[in-house]
Amino acid sequence: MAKKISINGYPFMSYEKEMYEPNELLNRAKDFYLFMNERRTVRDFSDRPIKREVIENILLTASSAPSGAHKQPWTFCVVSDPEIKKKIRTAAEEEEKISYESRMNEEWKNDLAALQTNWEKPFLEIAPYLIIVFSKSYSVDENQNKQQNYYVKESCGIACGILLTAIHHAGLAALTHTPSPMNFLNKILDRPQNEKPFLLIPVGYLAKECFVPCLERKPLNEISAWY
Ligand code: IYR
Repeated sequence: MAKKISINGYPFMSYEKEMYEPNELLNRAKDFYLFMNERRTVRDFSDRPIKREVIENILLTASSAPSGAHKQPWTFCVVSDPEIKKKIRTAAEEEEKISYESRMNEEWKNDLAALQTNWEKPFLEIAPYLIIVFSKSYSVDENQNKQQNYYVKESCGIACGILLTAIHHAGLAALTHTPSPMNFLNKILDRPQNEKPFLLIPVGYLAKECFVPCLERKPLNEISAWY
């Protein structure tokens, strides 16, 4: 049972978590790396339905992320309604067509060649769920007063990382999609002014046949510096 104390009038409780001896620690770290290294960004989804409760638990996991002053400055909008998915696809493709035709420069398009992406986004209608993460630049309390949030991008970035981890752990696949600009999502989903679209994440089972580009991840010496 957690021990409760008060510090300057604020409630605190004792915290313990399971800890491991060095060998087991290493095994766990290695196993989790191997598991996460299997995660791939996917564009070929099945339309097989998924229980709402699966997504609910994934969102609760994402919302366990640390955030500035514990403000949890995010709203996860979950879309399964085919009409709304269609609206999102149409609006996203409209923006993406302009991006591919005129907004992205040659270097950018060359960098994307290995991914073979284009302006067409059928997965926005095929995947059973679209999770649209909105960041809240500020919050609004019950009396309509503005409340500050802090480190909003960092907080939402971490929450999205944990969201993708939870999706992978459940055995599902996801795509981090960023049609740009994304403000059409505020209109379609009728979100308030303090919310900005952060990431659009289709979630589902893999299609029967699913292909991903052959990509390598950087080795440790290229991603780290030790002092
Ligand atoms: N948003 C576009 C283009 C795109 C950009 C990057 I950076 C990617 O890593 C992948 C795609 C699209 O979704 O097609």
